[in-house]
Amino acid sequence: MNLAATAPTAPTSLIPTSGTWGGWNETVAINCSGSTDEDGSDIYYYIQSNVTGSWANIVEDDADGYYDWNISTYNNTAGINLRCFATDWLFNSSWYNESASLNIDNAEPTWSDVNRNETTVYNGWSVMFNATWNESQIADVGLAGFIFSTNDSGSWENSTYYEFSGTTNTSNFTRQILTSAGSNVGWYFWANDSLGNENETTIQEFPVGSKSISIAISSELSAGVRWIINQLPTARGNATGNNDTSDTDYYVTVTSTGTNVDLSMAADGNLTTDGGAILELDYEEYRYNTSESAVTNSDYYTMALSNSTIGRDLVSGITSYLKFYLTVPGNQSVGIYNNTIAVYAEEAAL
Ligand SMILES: [Ca+2]
Ligand SMILES: [Ca+2]
Ligand SMILES: [Ca+2]
Repeated sequence: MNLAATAPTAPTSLIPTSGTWGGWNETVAINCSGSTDEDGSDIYYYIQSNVTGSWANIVEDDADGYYDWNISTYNNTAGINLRCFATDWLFNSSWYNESASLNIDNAEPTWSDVNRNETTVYNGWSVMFNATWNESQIADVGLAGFIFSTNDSGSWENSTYYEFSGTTNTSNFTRQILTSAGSNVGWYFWANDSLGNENETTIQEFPVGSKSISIAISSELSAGVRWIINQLPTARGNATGNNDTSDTDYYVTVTSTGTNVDLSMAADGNLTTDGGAILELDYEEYRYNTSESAVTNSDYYTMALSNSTIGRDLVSGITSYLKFYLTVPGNQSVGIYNNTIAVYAEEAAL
């Protein structure tokens, strides 16, 4: 019997025909198959791609047609085609070309517009940080998630992983700042695409500002509160600076940076007159208003030795207006009653 040498038949299958690889998915499992050879020769496969723009071998003389193609070194590419043929080393089959369309995304998301919502940041402030991310190159698979990282606690710590999506999106993170005035806070965002290509912004840094509080006390208030009592009994007699119903001469103005202010005041003791009369502090009352200088819209509060609020959470520039009243029973003396008060300012709770 005289067998004629024959060429392998063309392959009948080449997979995959579609999909996107890249990032942590860097191996394309290729299989060219279906070739036979009538004369019983061993068959070997050649597989090519046009990933570089022209056809080039991925693998040569592959015995089983299976090949794990590592695409980790290629830039983003869309519409990659594959073709293959079989050979018995004497004759080649014709090409098999399924017209595949494979994509490669090895590009990490790019970032821009790294910002925070407060220019000067003070201890305890909540600050929102953000960055813009893009996955807009050819074959990019889109954004997957981000992490915020900061050394605000004293060492670098990562937030949990937050999912986001799309070709353009913003990573946001809000944090209450722990770092003390005068020290710096570092921060950055990290993000990846859905194939695990990852990137991070450059490290950003800002100094934590120093808070300050000052108060200006009106001269009338600094001098102490006085009542000229000419008749007895007197009910809720006006102090000399109350000016009856018009603007009061008793006021405290707050100036602060980085914090709002709680204001309070306390009396130094009972009321006295030059003549030596003493009237218990309970007979003194006050009103206050932090927006209305006539102080007509306020309750009456009993003066005390302990701190009593005259304004909470005041913004810098706000004035607390005060009026003082004294009730003098009929069994007291007439005369000029006075007492001194101390005003306290402190950082308002955040
Ligand atoms: Ca053959
Ligand atoms: Ca193989
Ligand atoms: Ca990408």
